[in-house]
Amino acid sequence: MYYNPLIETMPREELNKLQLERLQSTVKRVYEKVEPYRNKMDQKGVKPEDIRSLADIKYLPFNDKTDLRDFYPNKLFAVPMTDIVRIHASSGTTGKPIVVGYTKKDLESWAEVMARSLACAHGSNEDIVQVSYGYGLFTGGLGAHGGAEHLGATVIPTSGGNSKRQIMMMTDLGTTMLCCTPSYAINLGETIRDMGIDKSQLKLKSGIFGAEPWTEAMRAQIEELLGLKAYDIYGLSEMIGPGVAMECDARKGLHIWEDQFIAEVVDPATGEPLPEGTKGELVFTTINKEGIPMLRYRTHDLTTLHYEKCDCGRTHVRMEKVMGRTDDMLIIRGVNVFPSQVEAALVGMEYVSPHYMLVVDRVGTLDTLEVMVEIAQLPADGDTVRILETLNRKISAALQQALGISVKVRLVEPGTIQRSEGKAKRVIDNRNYLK
Ligand code: DLL
Repeated sequence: MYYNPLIETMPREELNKLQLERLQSTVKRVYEKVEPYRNKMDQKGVKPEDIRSLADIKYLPFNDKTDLRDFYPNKLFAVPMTDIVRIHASSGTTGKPIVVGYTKKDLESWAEVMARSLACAHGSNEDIVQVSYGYGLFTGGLGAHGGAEHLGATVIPTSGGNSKRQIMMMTDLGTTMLCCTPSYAINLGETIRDMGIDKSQLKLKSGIFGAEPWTEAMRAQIEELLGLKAYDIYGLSEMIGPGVAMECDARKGLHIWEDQFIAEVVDPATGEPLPEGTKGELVFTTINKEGIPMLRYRTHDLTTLHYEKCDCGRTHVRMEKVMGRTDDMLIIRGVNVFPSQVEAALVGMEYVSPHYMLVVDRVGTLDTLEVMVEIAQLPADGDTVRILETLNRKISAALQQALGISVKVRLVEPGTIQRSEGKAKRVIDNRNYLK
């Protein structure tokens, strides 16, 4: 079932023609309107006229989260703030989040790619779509919401949390599609089971799960617990949010909506483009975005691209499921976390040494984060117990504020955390899907 058959099944030649036109006009526009892009292009000696074919994209400069940080909050915006109608944000590598802005047209394109994505999971105006991704600065909730409305479906915007109420709405209103993170889907499924509700009472037919890596084993578990068909959806705030790529019934990767995004896979070390079928770092260029166009944005996500025709009839390139990254970003309960954010929050605190370790685990279906922090020498004449209690509270509050998730803090004696003999190891991830 296609939402936009003309685009979704467009022959590659035509698709490439459309991409080139859009790429050229994007490059011209950002060169004129966005100073940091112009400076980078000038430094590389590339002008908009140099982009004559799609392959010429390799001459454009890369961009990364650090650019969004350096030009915080809105210096990469290509339109005046009066044309921006929505802001979203996600974690940066240190104290400040990265901020993205949408024009009316951007929201329209986002809703369209999300509607196409829902249609890949057999969504239509007859569906009741429960959106249990978080609403707010995170793009999951409002992204799925916009797509479901575009589709003409009935949206239940429950957001995340309060599982029992979610399940009551799901049963009473007859939810047919569920949108949430895969770990929350398992959580909901287990709660349904524990509440003694028979899954045959539910009307769920499909689920659209993403925002974090998940395995085939998790897919089987979700399908069993909820009695639905589970689809993988991929996206990132810097591109638009969820709906950059979506799995179809063929289950042979996720179709990247190529009328909106040009995908490349590059060698993470050298930045050289890699041939089709080779695993590397996914790089995207937006070709239809007004608010914050992105040139050759390095996602740090590892995948492989496949161009051969898909059984579903869609012509858009497929990316393999993302299971790893080139950097140390963790996704904990759907929230992106960088160890460097922890460091930035701890720096300069009294009695705290620069040694820390993040221990991530999954208890039941819930990700947990414990941060071990090594204390410095305490004053010999002080009230040690009181100092430590105060310190623990202070660090917990600072980390919660910096990361946006609750964190258990464990203070450890000086010298406990293993010293690095090369690249510092800051993370122990015990969640089994990464093993
Ligand atoms: O997670 C957008 C999203 C919301 C996607 C809802 C899907 C569903 P960010 O918070 O900016 O945006 O995080 C983006 O999350 O670079 C990946 O590392 C990871 N990620 C997103 N989807 C998947 C997925 C949203 N299906 C970062 N599989 C990305 C694996 C994913 N990782």
